[in-house]
Amino acid sequence: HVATRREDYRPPDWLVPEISLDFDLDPQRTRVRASLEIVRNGDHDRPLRLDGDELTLISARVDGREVEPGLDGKQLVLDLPGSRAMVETEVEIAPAANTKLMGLYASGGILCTQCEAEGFRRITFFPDRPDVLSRYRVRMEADKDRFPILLSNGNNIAAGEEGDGRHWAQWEDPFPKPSYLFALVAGDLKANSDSFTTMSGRKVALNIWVREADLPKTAHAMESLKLAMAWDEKVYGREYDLDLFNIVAVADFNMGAMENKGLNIFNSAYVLADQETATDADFDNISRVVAHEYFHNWSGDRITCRDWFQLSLKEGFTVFRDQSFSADIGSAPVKRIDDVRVLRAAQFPEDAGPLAHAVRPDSYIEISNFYTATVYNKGAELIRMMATVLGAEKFRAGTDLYFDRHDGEAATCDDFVKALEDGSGVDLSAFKIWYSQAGTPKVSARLQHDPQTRAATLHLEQRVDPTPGQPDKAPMPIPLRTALIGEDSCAEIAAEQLVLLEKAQATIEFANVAEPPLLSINRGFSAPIVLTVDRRPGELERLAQCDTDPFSRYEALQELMMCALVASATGAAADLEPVTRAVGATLRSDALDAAFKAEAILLPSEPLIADRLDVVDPDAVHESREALRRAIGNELRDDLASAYGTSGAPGHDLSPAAKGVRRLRNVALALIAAGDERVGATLAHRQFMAADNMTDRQAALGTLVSLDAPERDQALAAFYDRFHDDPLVLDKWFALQAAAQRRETVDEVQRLAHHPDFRIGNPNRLRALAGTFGYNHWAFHSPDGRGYRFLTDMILDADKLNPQVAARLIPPFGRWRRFEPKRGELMRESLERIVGARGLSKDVYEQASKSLA
Ligand code: BAL
Ligand code: ZN
Repeated sequence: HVATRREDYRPPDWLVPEISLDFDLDPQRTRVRASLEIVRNGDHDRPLRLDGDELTLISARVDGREVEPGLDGKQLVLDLPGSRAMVETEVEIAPAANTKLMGLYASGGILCTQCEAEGFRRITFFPDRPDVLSRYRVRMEADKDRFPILLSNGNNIAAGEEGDGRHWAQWEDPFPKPSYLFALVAGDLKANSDSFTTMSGRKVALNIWVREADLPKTAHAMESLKLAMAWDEKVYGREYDLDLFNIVAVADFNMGAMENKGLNIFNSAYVLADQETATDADFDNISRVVAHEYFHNWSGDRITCRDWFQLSLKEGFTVFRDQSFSADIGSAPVKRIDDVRVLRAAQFPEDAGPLAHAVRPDSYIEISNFYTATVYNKGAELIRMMATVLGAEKFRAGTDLYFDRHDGEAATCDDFVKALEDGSGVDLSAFKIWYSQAGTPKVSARLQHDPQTRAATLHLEQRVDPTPGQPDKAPMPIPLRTALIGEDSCAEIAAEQLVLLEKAQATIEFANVAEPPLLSINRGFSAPIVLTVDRRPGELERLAQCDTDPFSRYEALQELMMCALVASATGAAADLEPVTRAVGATLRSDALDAAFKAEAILLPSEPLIADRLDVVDPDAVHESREALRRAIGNELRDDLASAYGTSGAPGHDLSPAAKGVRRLRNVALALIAAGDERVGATLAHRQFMAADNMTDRQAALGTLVSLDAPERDQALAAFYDRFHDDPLVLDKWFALQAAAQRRETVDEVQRLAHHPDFRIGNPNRLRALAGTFGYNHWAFHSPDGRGYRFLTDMILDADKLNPQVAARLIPPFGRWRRFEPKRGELMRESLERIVGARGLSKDVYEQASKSLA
C-alpha cells in the first residue's frame, strides 16, 4: 500500500471545465456515459490519467473516435496530442452490489451517491481530485414506479417520460465543483417542502426528501435548516446561492451527512426525529449536522480544498461555525462543555497515541482514515484560538476577505490564515504550527502570591511530547484567558485578560492583589491543551463555587473529581468528602441552571481517568469511579432526590431550559441508582413506563441496563416490542446493551451479533453494537481478552463489506502500550491478527499497522 504525501502535490495536468453525465439507472446494472471537455493545464506532454475503481469499461472515444485506452493500475491512460479534447466513456456499475457505500449504491430501495473523498471514480472515469472543478450537466433515466423522484445538484431543467415505464430528468449545476461534491438520488421519496427568503429577497425552495412514512419526523430538521440559513447571513454575511436546496435521508450511510452542492445527502439519524423516538441529544445533533452541511455551501463548496491534506480548511472551519451556531441557539456554556468533552474523548487520545497526526497531515495511505477528530475538532479549536486573538470584528473582516478572495477556488490552509491576517491586519503566522505539529501541548501553571507586596506571579511552562514521525517539538502559541478570583470574596480581583504563552516558559505579573488569589485559567477552554495547575488543598472546591467563568467552574469540579478518581485508581488514599461536598453545593446552588448542574456533576468517564494513568488497570479504574458514584449516591440522597423531582419539562418542550431539566433528572437518577440499586431500579422502571418522550425513556433504560434487577429484562423486552420496526430506535436498543456496565456485557454483545436484527452491512447498526462496545472501557477490556476477540472478529467481518466503517473501529486497540502487560499483549495480538488477515483493505491495514508501530 503506497502513501500519498503532501509535499508531492502538483497541479493537475488536465482540467475538465465541463462534464455531461448520462445515467441509465438500475440497481443491478447501471450504465454511465460521461463526456468530458478536457483542457491541457500548462506546458507538458504527459498523458491524461482518469481514476476508476470497480468500473466495467464498455467503450472510450476521443473526439468521436473509438480508442483503446491503456490501463495503469486502476487508472485509464490516454495520450492526447492537442491541448483540448472531448473524451467520452461508457461504463457499467452495480449499485445493489456496492457494499462499500462509496460511489452509487442502493439503500432501502433508494439509489444514492457518496463521493467524498474518492467515490466519484466508482461512478465514472475522472481525474478524481478536489482541485479539478467542472460544471456538471446530468441526465438520468429510471423506472418511474420504483424511482419516481430523480435528483441531482443544481437546478432541474427538464424532465419527461420514455413510454416504456421509464422517465428521465435533466439537472444542471451552474457552480463549478470538484467531483467529490457530485450527487444523484433516485427513489420513491416524499418531500417536506418549505421556503426561505434570503437577505437579498430571493425565495429558495427547500425540500427534505424521505420515505412517506417518515415525513412527520422531518419538522425539526426543516426548522434547523431555516435557522442555519438565517444565522449564516447574520454572522458571516453568507447568502444561499441557488433557488433550490434539497436534503435526502437514507438509512445506509458511512458518515453523518454530505454537503453535495444543492443536494445534501444525510444519514437518516441526522434528519428524523419526533418526541417519541428521538432524545434531546438527537434533536441537538440534527440541528448541528443540518447546519454543518448547510454552512459547507460556502466553507467547502464555493471554496473547496486544493488537496485532501487541506481537509481541515473546510472541516475545521465548518465545525467551528456549527459550534458557534449551536451555542447561539442553545446554552452557550453547556455547548462549550460538550465540545470540550468530545475533544477530550476523541481527539486527545488520538494525539497521544500511535495514530497521532497533524491537523494538516503529511501523508496518508487511505484518505478516509483522516476524517478524524484531529482534522475536525482540533481544526475547529485552532480557528477558535485565532478568533479569540483577533476578536469578533477582526475575525469577521478576515473571513469576509477569505470568502471574497477565494470564491470559486480550491484553496489551502495557508490561504485561510493569510486572508485572516490581511483582513484583520494582525500577524497570525505563529499559529500555523498548530496545523503542522501533532500532539496536545501540556502546560503547567503555578501562581505565587506575596501578601506583603500584593504582587502575584503566574509561572507558565509548556511542552509537547513526541508523536510518530515528529520526535522534536517546538513551543506553540497558547492563548489563555486568565483571571484571578478572590478566595474570600469569591469575586474577580483581576479582570480577565488574554495571556499568550508563546515560548517554553513565561511569567506574568499581577499587581494590587490584596486577597489570596485563585487562578482561573484557560477560561472557556481558550486553548486545546492539557493543563496542570499547582494548587493548594481546597482551591478547586472553592473555584467550583465561585469561578466567574462557567467553563472554568465546571472544570474545577471535574478536576476535583479527577484527582480523587486517579488517587483511588492507583491505590492511594482518596478523600471523597470534598468531592461530595462540592457536588452537593452545586446541586443546591440557586445561581446555576439545571443544564449546567447536570454537566458539572457528571463524573469523568473511565477512558478519561485511564488517560491520566501511566499503567492502566481497567478494573481499578472502574472500581474507583463506581466507588465515587456510590459515595455521591449515598451521601447526597436528599439533594439528588430533589434534583430528580425538578418539574417543568413536558416531553414536547425542546427549549434549552426543559432539556436541562430532563438532563439533570436523568443524571440524578443514575447517581441515585449507584447509591441504592433497588431504589434506582424502581424509579427507573417507573420512569421508563411513564415516559412521554425518548430522552426520559432511553435514560431510564440506560440506568436499568447496568443493574441486576428483574426490571432490566422487562424494560429491554418492552422497548424492543414497541420499537423494533424503527431502525434508528433499534440502534439505541443495541447501543444501550453494548454500553451496559456489567461483567456479562461481553457475552451479551456476542449474542446480539447473532440477533436477527443485527446487520453488519448497515453502518449505524454496526456502530451501535461494535462501536459502542469498543468504548465501554470496563467490558471491552475484559481480562480474558474476549472483548478484544469480539471486536477483532467484527472488524475483519465488516472489512469484507465496508472497509471505511471497519477501519473506524480500530482506535480502541491503539492504546495497547498503556495497559497492564497482560491486556496490552492481548491487544497487540489482536492488531497482529488484523494486519495478518488475508485480503485486508488498505483502510484497515493503515490503521492497524500504524497502531502496532
Ligand atoms: N464532508 C464530509 C461530511 C462532513 O464533514 O460534512
Ligand atoms: Zn463537514
